[in-house]
Amino acid sequence: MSVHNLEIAALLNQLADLLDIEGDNVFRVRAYRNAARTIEGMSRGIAEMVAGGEDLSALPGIGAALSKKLAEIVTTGHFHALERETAHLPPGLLDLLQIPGLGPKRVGQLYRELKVCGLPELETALAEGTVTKLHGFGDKTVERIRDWLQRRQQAGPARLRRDIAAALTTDLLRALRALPGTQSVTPAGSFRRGAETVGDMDILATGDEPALVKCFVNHEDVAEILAQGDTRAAVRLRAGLQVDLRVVPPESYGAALHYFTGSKAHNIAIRTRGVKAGIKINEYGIFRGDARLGGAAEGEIFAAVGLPFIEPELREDRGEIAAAETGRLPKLLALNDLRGDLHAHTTESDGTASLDAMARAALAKNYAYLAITDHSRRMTVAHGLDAIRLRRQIAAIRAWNEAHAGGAFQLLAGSEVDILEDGALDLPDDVLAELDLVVASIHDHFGLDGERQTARMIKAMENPHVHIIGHPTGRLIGEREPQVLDMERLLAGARLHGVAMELSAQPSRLDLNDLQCRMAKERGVAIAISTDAHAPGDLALMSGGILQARRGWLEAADVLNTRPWPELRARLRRKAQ
Ligand code: DGT
Ligand code: CA
Ligand code: CA
Ligand code: ZN
Repeated sequence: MSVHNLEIAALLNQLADLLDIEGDNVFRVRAYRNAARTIEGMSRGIAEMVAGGEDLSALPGIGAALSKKLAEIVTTGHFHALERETAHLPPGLLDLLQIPGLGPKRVGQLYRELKVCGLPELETALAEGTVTKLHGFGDKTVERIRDWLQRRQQAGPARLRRDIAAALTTDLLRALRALPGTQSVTPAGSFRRGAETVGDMDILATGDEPALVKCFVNHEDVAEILAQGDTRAAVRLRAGLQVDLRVVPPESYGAALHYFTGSKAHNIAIRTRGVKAGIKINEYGIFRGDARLGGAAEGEIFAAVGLPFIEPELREDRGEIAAAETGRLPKLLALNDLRGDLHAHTTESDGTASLDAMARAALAKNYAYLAITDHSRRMTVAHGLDAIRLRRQIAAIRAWNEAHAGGAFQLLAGSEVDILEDGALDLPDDVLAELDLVVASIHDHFGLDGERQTARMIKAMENPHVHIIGHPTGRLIGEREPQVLDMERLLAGARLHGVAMELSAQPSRLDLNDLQCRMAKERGVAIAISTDAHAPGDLALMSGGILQARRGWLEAADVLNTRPWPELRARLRRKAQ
């Protein structure tokens, strides 16, 4: 039994949520949430550390009591503190928390006053009209809840965040790769296309067929075998994710990889093109009549239909075949094109590491710059900085640069300043003018109508000191819908005012999304790909942002933080004039 860090973090968050609903001590609730965050961001497995007898209480935010609980989870599979809560609080309450506008307080109210203990009971209560009678539940709130429930019904089966799917399948992939005789094991499907969420995982392998299938279905993370044949199987993991395995002979590997990478629409377009050229393309290979023309390597598929190689991230039938045909495929951005990160937090606001630790982490990535952008004063829960504290931090950043002068690395003094409800900024212009870089973000009033929300953001862009709009739509994948925005007008505003849009590489955000990135590129608006790091390890989240950017057809020239420092500096200064 090996419990993944993400599973542990999910348990801790569940406990925090239930305690919060009960109205438990806020510090206790926060402690569980912080610990969950620490564990989520760790590269090493808690299970492995416990097995090795390591001291977990040395980890940030994890004390002696909590480290005992973690040991309990990984060794026994039980978590008594949570079980005690779920014994008297129905777990369906956690589903209610997903609804925008329903925080723990209101969920607790629904439970205590109306005996609502899950989504079905909520629907009943809404139908009976009892919800509006609760204190603090106005017509608007009730309408939003109804909307959400309706949209949820139409949304179809749940999809899992890509990073979570990756973490949940790491051990399985490792086990398959370690089998004697295995030649290749490759995740295909939407995962290989770099999609932000996956419906299921598709794994393609070449090697010893019976051994691969057997290892797959017997793996310790598998909860249920859904199908099993000689060369294929499908399973459901304990965490709920479905995984499909296909074992193919080496001569079919390229054709199968192309087929199972998809997308389906792209496959059909390629196959149709083949038919016109008198060849048949399927998952087994490339054929003319009975003659086999190829199929061992993926590139052969494209060559057979007279096209250059098309990167997996582009294979959505969104014009990539026409672009390939006319030699206009983008030269997609790669991780090593980036020269720095333009959004990071420290312990001054809600980060977990000092300025120096963040700087060193960026240096270790060979970056040319890292912008420190702690929250502004309005974000009180995140200890946001007012002008006085920000000026002190600016001085600390200048001092750090002086102490490390002569190197090829700069810390940039920045701020993630809140955009207030009317589009004004949360810090005065004179202090913003002292900064190298300003990211302006919305952290409240997500529910404004599209007209007002768009105008609010454009007003922020008009401020001469604002360089980047942070996580522009505010969505949280699977948790919070994007704000209603007129993207066309927003991008026109960004273009006019020389403001870049952020692509937040936070796996829960990936905001802007792929289509919006492409739209920005086409409208001449630069993208800043930023990790919004809250810890040194978060700088590694950049790779997820790169995938989304590639899905948005972005090239190095479309991205702000591919610029060398002198060029970036000139650009940042120009905006303020
Ligand atoms: P997902 O799992 O919903 O995130 O999306 P995919 O793209 O991974 O879809 P999935 O797992 O159903 O199938 C994997 C790939 O197999 C898909 O991208 C393309 C290929 N495929 C599946 N069904 C068909 C089909 O009916 N026709 C063709 N041409 N390809 C298919
Ligand atoms: Ca799939
Ligand atoms: Ca599949
Ligand atoms: Zn941030």
